Amino acid sequence: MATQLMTPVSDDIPTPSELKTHNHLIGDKAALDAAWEQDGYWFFRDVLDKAAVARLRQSWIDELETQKVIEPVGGASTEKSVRYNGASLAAYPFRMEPIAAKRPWTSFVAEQPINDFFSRLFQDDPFWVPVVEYRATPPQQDRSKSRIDGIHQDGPYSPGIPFRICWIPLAEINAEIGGLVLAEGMAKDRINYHPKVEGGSNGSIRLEDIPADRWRRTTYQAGDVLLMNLWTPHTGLANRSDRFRLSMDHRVMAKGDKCPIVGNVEEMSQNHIVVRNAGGSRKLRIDPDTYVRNTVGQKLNGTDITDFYKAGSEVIIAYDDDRASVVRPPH
Ligand SMILES: O=C(O)CCC(=O)C(=O)O
Ligand SMILES: [Fe+2]
Repeated sequence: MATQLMTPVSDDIPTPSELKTHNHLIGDKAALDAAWEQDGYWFFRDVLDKAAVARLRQSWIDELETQKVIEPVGGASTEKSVRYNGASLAAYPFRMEPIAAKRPWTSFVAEQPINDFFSRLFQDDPFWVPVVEYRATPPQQDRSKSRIDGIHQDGPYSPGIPFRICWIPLAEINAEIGGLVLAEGMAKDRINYHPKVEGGSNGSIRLEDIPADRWRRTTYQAGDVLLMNLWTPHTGLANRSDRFRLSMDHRVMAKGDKCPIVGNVEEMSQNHIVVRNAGGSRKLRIDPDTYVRNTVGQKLNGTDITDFYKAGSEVIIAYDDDRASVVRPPH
């Protein structure tokens, strides 16, 4: 009998296997597309310029220092992440609004080696959809709680925008630190695994609905990137270490794909939206089937639409001809 040397990473998720790496497929579009359908993700090891990732990570380190939840780093390396000093988290900005306000993703994706990588991958320029989560997850406070944040697919919440989830570890994320765990090979049939619950909103996917042998993760390092199919079930695993888990999740697609319009609301009614960006103004119809959503994915109807979307609001719109199919905020 084999000796179990590793402790399971979770009390709940069956011990995950290693993610595949897809580095060898870069340059072979047909093979990449096949893996995207078959595996439901691309994991590229050590492909992002580490100096660029370190510059991005510095925004997280600065904020953790401002919050006084880490000791000042000085010149020390932060590639293995930073230790939580135990200070109160009562006022901690869990969605990292102070980092979000600075939009550090814009200078990151403009870095030459980062842009080069995604251009080579897509054989096209990347289009960055400004839906970004900045995560600096502290150690889990109540360790009697589950390690599973909530198993979900992003697809059902963003119909009509065929982007790829782009999850970027900013420092080492080992089994104790937790991070993203996904179910391989469950995206190709585009099945919504969320149970239907009364009232129409979706609950988390049940653990028993994912075959136990599908779970995958790895020890992520700065320089790695995970792109994930919208139909791949996944969850974050709680942080059981004494360090912060640092990551950014973003959404990306190739410029030549059907990119959404990103701009600001110029005019809004229950039946139409006028959106303005560098390309000019554009008017689109809204009908009862248009998925006009708020920050937590609820569909808005009637006056809730004009209460939520004001002139100037930043907006992302998927469309067919002159009809908006999805209207959503960046967060
Ligand atoms: O980083 C995490 O904890 C979860 C990320 C996630 O759900 C996503 O990027 O869609
Ligand atoms: Fe997600």
